[in-house]
Amino acid sequence: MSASIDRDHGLGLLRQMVLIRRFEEKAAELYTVGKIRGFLHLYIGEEAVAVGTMQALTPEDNVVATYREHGQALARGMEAGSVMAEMYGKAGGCSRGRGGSMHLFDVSRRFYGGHAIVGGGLPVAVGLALADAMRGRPAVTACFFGDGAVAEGAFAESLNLAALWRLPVLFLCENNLYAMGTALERHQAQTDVVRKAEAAGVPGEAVDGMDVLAVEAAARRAAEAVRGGQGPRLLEARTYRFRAHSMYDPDLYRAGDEIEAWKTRDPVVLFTAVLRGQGVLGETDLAAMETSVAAEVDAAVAEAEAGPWEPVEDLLKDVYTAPVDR
Ligand SMILES: Cc1ncc(C[n+]2csc(CCOP(=O)(O)OP(=O)(O)O)c2C)c(N)n1
Ligand SMILES: [Mg+2]
Repeated sequence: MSASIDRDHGLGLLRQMVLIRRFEEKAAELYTVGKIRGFLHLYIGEEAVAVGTMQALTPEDNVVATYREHGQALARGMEAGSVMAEMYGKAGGCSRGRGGSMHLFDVSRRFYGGHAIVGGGLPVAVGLALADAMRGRPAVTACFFGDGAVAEGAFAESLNLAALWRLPVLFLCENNLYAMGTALERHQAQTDVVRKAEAAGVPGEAVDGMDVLAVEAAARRAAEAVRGGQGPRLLEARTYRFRAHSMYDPDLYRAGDEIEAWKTRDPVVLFTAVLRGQGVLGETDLAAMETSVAAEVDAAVAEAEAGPWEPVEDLLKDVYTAPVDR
């Protein structure tokens, strides 16, 4: 752990992780009362991965994520109100209420989803990076995906082309050990994701995904290599989701003591202790942070509640299917 951390930077990282945590706790509550419907996958426990990685990116870089992407969206600077309104299905949502929790998009922040298909974001990221390379636009495309996605053909194909064409992609595997109820070792003979990447010609590194500073440092190293024209890199962030796969999952496949053991490495608690230990975080800082985060989450909910639904006349807008001749 670094000997001294800049106070503003440290508090900024912690605030982002606390915002994601409180935002999602509220989303879970709103789901149980039917305000948010459809699918909802919580990122609780994995916050250090999105927050740490985003530190290495500039506004010119691209981000592609999965359906478990509230954390990435907030860490990328999307307004909590536009994300919450999207989950409500309201017209003011970032995808005009048409996508919901799994399809958050914000082109102005170069946030290209939100993909419900496992591994679906990987070829999209390679395409974005190819477009940048062809245009001579110097940018990194960061692509988040889960351990389950390494089983998809799209993983091998995307890493292969990115390596072959030396495209500027930072592949970020969020290895939380499970793909729904299936543990990595139950679907992969080779469970070492870094070795898999290296087999495709993409150098990789594993990092403690519960340690935000370790993720930030690894992401900066990897992004620097990618930015310097060295081709793609992969980071495997070892992490854990504290909640079930989605709100529908009874979570019967994980042992209670495994979950409890990982919770002792809660990224928010660990980093709070680091900042306290270094004397840059006092009791009043923490209380003030919680108050301001609570106000931001409350404002997001109020915005989502008050926002209009899309008018019925617009229902077929952006639906491209031609009428069927009968
Ligand atoms: C191609 C495809 N197959 C199956 C599914 C159903 N599915 C949704 S999430 C998921 C698990 C993916 O796990 P992982 O990639 O590890 O991400 P995590 O949910 O752990 O963040 C599966 C199998 C899907 N959405 N897409
Ligand atoms: Mg997983």
